Amino acid sequence: MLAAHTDRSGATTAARLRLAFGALLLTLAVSACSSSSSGSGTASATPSISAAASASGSSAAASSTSAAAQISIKNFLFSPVTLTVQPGATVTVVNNDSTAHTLTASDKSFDTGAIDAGKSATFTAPTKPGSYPYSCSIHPFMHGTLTVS
Ligand SMILES: [Cu+2]
Repeated sequence: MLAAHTDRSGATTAARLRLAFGALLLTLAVSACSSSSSGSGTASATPSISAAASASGSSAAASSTSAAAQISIKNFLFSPVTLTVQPGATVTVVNNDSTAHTLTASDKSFDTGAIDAGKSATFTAPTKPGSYPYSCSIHPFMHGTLTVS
């Protein structure tokens, strides 16, 4: 949309900018890689932001009652963060993360024990209806709630 007489120099400038931008992206990518390898603490800070977003944004959809109850773990998050199951249901927990997690009831009524990265485990839901908060015993900041009804 610039005047025709600036086309040639404009195109050259644009190409230079693109090169510079590409180099900047490359630098960012490299520094992102190096910083993530320096500690998982840094890596978990970002997901917890998206955690809050997805938890509040899709909490209605995330709550579900299903015969095949399943909770997955990824990026230090339980998904769905709230799950309703029938009394005594078998709940499968799939660890899609790169580190081991547990799913441990706050009142210890159920506990998967450590689930290695890429593995899964099952636990039996309580038979007494109620709301059962749980967390990961390795990462206590990871929380979820199992509802039995
Ligand atoms: Cu954990």
